[in-house]
Amino acid sequence: MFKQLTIVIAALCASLAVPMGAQAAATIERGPIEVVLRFGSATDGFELSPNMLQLETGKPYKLVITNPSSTTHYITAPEFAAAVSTRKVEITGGNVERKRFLRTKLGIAPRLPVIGEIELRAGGKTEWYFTGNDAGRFPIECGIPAHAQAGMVGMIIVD
Ligand SMILES: [Cu+2]
Repeated sequence: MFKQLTIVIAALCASLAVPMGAQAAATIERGPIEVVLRFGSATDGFELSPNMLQLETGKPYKLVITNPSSTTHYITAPEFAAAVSTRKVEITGGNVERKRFLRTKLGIAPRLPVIGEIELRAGGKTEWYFTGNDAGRFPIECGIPAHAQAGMVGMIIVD
C-alpha cells in the first residue's frame, strides 16, 4: 500500500513537473505582443479600427497594420514613432510604397531614425516591431489630406 502510494505521488510529481517546465520555457521564448490595426475598410470607409490602442512601456510589440480598402493611406504617427524603439518595419503583404524617416523634425533627439510615415497602398500590410519607451498619448492618423478629417484618426496610449 505504502509503495503504491509512493508510486502514485512520484507519477503525480512527474506529470506536474513537465507542464510547469514547458510553461516556463514558453514564457521565455514568447515573441512580441501582436496588435492589429486596420487602416480603412473593405467598403472604403475612412476609419481606424480600433481607433484606440493601449500599450505598455518596456514590452515588445508587433503592430500589424492592414489596408483592406481600394485606396492608399499614410500611416502617420511621428510622436509615437519617436517614443518607441523600432526594431524593424516589415512589408508582409500587398503594396507598400515607401517609408519616410524623420530625424530632427520633432525637435527631439530620437534614439534611432524615427518613422515619419508609411504609405500603405490598397491591400497593403505591414508589421512594425517596436518596444515602448515613453509613456504618453500619441495621435495616429492617415496623412493624406482630408482622410483624417473624414475619420481616419486614432490614439495610441502608452502607460
Ligand atoms: Cu487615408
